[in-house]
Amino acid sequence: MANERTLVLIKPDGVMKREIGEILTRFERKGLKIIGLKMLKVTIDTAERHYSVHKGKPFYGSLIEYITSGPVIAIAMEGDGSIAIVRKMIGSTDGAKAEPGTIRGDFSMSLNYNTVHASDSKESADYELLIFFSKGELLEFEMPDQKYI
Ligand code: FUP
Repeated sequence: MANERTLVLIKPDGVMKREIGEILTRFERKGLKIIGLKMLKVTIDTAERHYSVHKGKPFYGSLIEYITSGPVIAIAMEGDGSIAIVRKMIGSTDGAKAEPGTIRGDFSMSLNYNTVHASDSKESADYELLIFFSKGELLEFEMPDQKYI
């Protein structure tokens, strides 16, 4: 499977529920390599770039309002097949319907406040990573235990 990079955002509800550590731990334990990490308040301009595919949809306004409402954690991760693996780990979009054991299934009851975002394709990962990180902020390094992953 191809080595891929993907973007995860811990959304404002995940930060307010104090689940930053738990969510990072799940990805680390799985074997994903964190190659970039930052906390930020998303600006309206950044939110509009990130959610440009949803422009014009009925929920677009509330999506922009929500993602800009409080601090967010941006996580860049790397691993073989990481895009699909991370999507599986976060669960389906609506927290009320997401499977228990997934991040949304365990931490959210909501479609809007659904705790995390993750890139859903190689194209969206390439696009979204560069919204939140400059090229130089995505680190290249070997993990000592990579042979066990
Ligand atoms: P996902 O890829 O699972 O985050 O889902 P989408 O790209 O379809 O939606 C992006 C975000 O829009 C979701 F995280 C929540 C929000 N959304 C709504 O608020 N209402 C909808 O009907 C669909 C999505």
